[in-house]
Amino acid sequence: MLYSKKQKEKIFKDINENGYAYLKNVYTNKQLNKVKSSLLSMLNYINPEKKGKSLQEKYYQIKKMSPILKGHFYELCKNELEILKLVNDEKIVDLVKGFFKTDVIFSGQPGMLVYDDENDRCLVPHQETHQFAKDFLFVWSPLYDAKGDQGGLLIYEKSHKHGYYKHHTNNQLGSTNVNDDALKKFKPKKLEVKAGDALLIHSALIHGSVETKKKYFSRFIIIDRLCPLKKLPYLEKENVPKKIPYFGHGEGGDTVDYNTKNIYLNDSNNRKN
Ligand SMILES: O=C(O)CCC(=O)C(=O)O
Ligand SMILES: [Fe+2]
Repeated sequence: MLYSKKQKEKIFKDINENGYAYLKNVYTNKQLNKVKSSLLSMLNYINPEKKGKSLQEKYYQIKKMSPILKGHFYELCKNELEILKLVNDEKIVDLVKGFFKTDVIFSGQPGMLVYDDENDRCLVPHQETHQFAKDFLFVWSPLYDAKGDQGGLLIYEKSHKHGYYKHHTNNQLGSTNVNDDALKKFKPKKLEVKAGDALLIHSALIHGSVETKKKYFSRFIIIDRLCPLKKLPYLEKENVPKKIPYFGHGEGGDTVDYNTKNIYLNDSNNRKN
């Protein structure tokens, strides 16, 4: 069932004021179990000899056996349909359409994040860039409770109210990050999210990963970047890349400023909205 008008007003207010909304009970256990079961089948396919009792156990078995095939599993999660069904859930899509007042939404980057106890994939604080649209909503929903030693998501309070900062890739993973000057303006806050609940995060909210402290536990998070048909250079100009580059990214990234008309890559005929 879709959210009511009143519920939506509250959710939109939360996103506008805090940069995110916490949505309770978005997915049922049955839906989560279907995803877990698909993931377990994929991992069992990699090593059928030793079936895992649980997704958690099997994940560590495959990680030990072949980090490369584990990586292939991760890549294929982006195309696994039980995950895609959840991130494209009609109530979420309806919310995003309502928030941006548009009738078309693009799935920008669906998939599954996995943070195991090695914590080598943790992302340093950043905003969401390099998507179809300048502003969009990031869906983040854990398959297992993301709280206590199972982690959560670190956000920088109200950082979405100041536009987009320049992004760099001067961190160990080579992922995008904002620099310390930007970070120190905001208070970090760890958000804890129950399995089946979801965060809907404005792309301009600075956020980063929380370490998984629990041994032999992995935090599995289904995600997507849901982009509206708004501020979408690719449908407005002929010679621009499909996704908006960020500063330092190449593809004209050095000329892109997410906060000015240069989002349209130096075109003088920019749109006003
Ligand atoms: O789940 C996390 O720790 C952060 C994920 C994230 O920010 C991203 O994938 O862009
Ligand atoms: Fe992110």
